[in-house]
Amino acid sequence: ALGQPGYRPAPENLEARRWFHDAKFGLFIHWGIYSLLGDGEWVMNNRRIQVADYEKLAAFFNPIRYDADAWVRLAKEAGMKYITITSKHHDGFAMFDSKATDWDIVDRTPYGKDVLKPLAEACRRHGLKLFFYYSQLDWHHPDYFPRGRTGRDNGRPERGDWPRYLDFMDAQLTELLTTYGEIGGIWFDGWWDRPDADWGHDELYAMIHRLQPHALIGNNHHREPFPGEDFQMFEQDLPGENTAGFNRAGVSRLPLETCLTINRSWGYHRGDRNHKSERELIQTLVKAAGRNANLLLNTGPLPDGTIQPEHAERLRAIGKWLRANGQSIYGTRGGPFPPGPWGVSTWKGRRVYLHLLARPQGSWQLPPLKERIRAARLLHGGAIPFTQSEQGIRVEVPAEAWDPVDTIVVLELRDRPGRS
Ligand code: H79
Repeated sequence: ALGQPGYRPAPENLEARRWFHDAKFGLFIHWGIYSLLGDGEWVMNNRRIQVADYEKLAAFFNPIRYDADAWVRLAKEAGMKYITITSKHHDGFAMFDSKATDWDIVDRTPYGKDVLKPLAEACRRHGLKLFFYYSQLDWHHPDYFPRGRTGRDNGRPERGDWPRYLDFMDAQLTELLTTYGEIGGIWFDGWWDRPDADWGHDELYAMIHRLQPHALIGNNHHREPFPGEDFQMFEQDLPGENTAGFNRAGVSRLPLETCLTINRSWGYHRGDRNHKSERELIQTLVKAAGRNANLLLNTGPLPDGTIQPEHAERLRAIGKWLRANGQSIYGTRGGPFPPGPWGVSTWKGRRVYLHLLARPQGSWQLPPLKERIRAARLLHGGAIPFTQSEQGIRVEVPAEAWDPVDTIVVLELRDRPGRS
């Protein structure tokens, strides 16, 4: 089975989906022993590092400056409501105290401590939810066999016991769901390495939903969601777009999430200075909200446990913007106007927020709306002229009100828009 057949989400799960939908903004963290090499999280595959050599890396991982509380405070300052962290990436290395293997941070590094535990505690203290990224693909585990399309040149034996690998994944996910209190959910990745394999999703998903019914399951398999999944993610693209090349799946009715790198790397990359501007990042958050999706914005911390200053700076700037404009983002839904070159719209109750992202010649023309507009005003300013007819809506935004990041116009409606 591709998923969990006959899955019906529990009431707690539906409640968690609403929370997720309202939350809008999270922090993605890619951190592992690969961070030491400063060459991204695919370094083992890309440089064809032999398993025996890659294993030596663990002896150097000692993040003495790791401060989970500081990470969570930064995420909170950025206006983020949740954190998703790599518990295990494709290199198979567990960043937690796994009993299912000794290929983990406690058994193999001089640091010798579980990094997820303090993060879970800090998230609880500060009111953020914590999700665990978990790679189904594994370039290290001997039973990940037959191998898929990646990790083929790492000097591994040409044998292995796939059912035993599935048991291993079950064991690690049980640990993740029973050791850290309530978690937000599991963010799977790597399925695409072996799309034809039997991944045991029926049992795996059922087990997760049994252990924590509110926990949301998402799987970055680049297909439309399988039964048993609770949200749909899009990597490096807004829902419905496909600049990455693999985002061909349709947009489902589940809660949506776009994950995005600040530069071009997930794991720390010392040479990657292609950091997106504050403006671009804020506009992406806005465009995601206008498409009814969350933004999961990524940073790859340094091996010493600190967050790249270029990233921290941008996160703080987004937080500042959200403190001024967050009412047009948090708790909203996308629409009622379809996104266009002009920008996007969000709505909450009887209020529609127009996020004007491009400046037209003259006034803004929008498609017709069935609900009557009572008044139009700037989120930061007074009333503005508008007309509404069967041909559409026109709003006049004075030149001095134009904000090159996002000019926000509030439309007060007589009735709620008839969409969900
Ligand atoms: O964790 C980050 C990346 O390491 C991981 N997902 C994000 C969140 C990631 N893995 N792969 N990619 C990102 C993009 C590469 C996709 C490819 Fe393929 C894998 C190209 C060829 C193999 C999947 C299968 C897409 C096309 C075929």
